[in-house]
Amino acid sequence: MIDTIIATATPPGTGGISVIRLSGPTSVNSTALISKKHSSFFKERLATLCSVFNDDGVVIDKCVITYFKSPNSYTGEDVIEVSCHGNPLIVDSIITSFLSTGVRLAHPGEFTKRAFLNGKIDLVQAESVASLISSRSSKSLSFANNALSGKVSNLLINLREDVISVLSVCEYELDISDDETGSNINSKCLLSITNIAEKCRSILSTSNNARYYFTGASVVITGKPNVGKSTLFNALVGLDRAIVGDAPGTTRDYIDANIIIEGIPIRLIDTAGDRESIDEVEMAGVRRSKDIVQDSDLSICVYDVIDNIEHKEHNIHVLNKIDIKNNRNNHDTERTVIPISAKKGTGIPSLKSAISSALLANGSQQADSVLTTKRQADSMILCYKHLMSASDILKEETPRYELVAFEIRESVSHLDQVLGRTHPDDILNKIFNNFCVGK
Ligand SMILES: Nc1nc2c(ncn2[C@@H]2O[C@H](COP(=O)(O)OP(=O)(O)O)[C@@H](O)[C@H]2O)c(=O)[nH]1
Ligand SMILES: [Mg+2]
Repeated sequence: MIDTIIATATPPGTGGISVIRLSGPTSVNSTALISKKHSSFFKERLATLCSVFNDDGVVIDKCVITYFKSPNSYTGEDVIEVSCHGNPLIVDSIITSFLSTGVRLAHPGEFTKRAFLNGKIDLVQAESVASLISSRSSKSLSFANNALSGKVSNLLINLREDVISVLSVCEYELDISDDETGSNINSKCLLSITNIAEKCRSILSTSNNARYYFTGASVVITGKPNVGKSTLFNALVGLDRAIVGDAPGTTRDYIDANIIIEGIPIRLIDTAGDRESIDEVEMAGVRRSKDIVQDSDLSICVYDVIDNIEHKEHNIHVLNKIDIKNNRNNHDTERTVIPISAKKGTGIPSLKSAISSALLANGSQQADSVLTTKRQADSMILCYKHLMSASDILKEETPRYELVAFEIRESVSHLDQVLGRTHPDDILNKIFNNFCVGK
């Protein structure tokens, strides 16, 4: 028997209103009990104003209550939404009152999990709800919205249909005698599998390119002391966060700030930079800078116009202080060097687009439908691998169709895992535990 769950859907704290949500078979009855109304008082999808009472019969608040009748609700079950005044004390009292009617507190993500289990959404859509809530840029919002609307799922469902039709051809080959097996069918199958595998690969590569929109990226500024790292940091952040000084070694530890560059959430880190010093504290900072560069997604190495460009291992090379001396004497043919003046703001837009293109691998050709989680991408990679194995077997002189069929079936099962058609409990728990309570 499914029980009825309750949670606050709005963030904790004070506000104009807070929304408490219930889902499950006794939602309406419980609401009737705490509002001293008959359950027929609540009409489907009609916002109704009424008082709610605590166990002692004292009015807690006047609320707007809306009833979403199963199956036309978020979870697919009977859902009640109570909008009360946005005070945590009121919210707590209302929830306590509800709990005494036999409902229980919801676990994180339990509403969305129920929506999934009741077939309202598939797993790709369920995960996109979490992505939507946690999105930090308008770009990731739009990806998450596309996934929630079912665009990504449809792409995968079409892919699945293609795989199933190749599978049926292979299984037909298995049924008929060996000598009738034509190489014609063989090459047709191979062509289809190659096409499907290519579609998988393309979904994976666009998703991989877009992954930083969701996960964010860490970008570190490094280089010798006094080249203008902290000035550049401030220019990118748009605030005077880091201390800028004439004497080398001003920044001893690292500092960081969260910014968004062309839609990508970025944790920008300013480091002590790289130099030999007799100062213990400064050397500790230098060592830490090296670790930070190692762990970052992208490193920007800053040079003074008067210096030569030497480090090769960094992703982006920036020549600073071009306001002093514009002619570049240190020609570098191997690398693109971006000329800037951190102090005057010259070249900062070009640097920003260099950062975003470096992170997005190839920023230009982006799809609007991408996989939004690592779990989806991991299963998709396995699907692709099994398709490739199937195509390898088909290329053999006398392909064993039972093996081809096995590999294709495996690829289908990984697609099914992406969509959540097969879902081991531990995977589901892992996904929904990452949600906030009330979603
Ligand atoms: N003329 C000029 N001076 C700069 C520029 N960027 C930084 N500086 C100066 O270089 C010195 C060192 O800057 P800072 O940002 O502290 O360098 P860091 O040690 O690499 O962090 C300061 O005096 C800055 O004002 C620039 O683009 N042009
Ligand atoms: Mg500094």
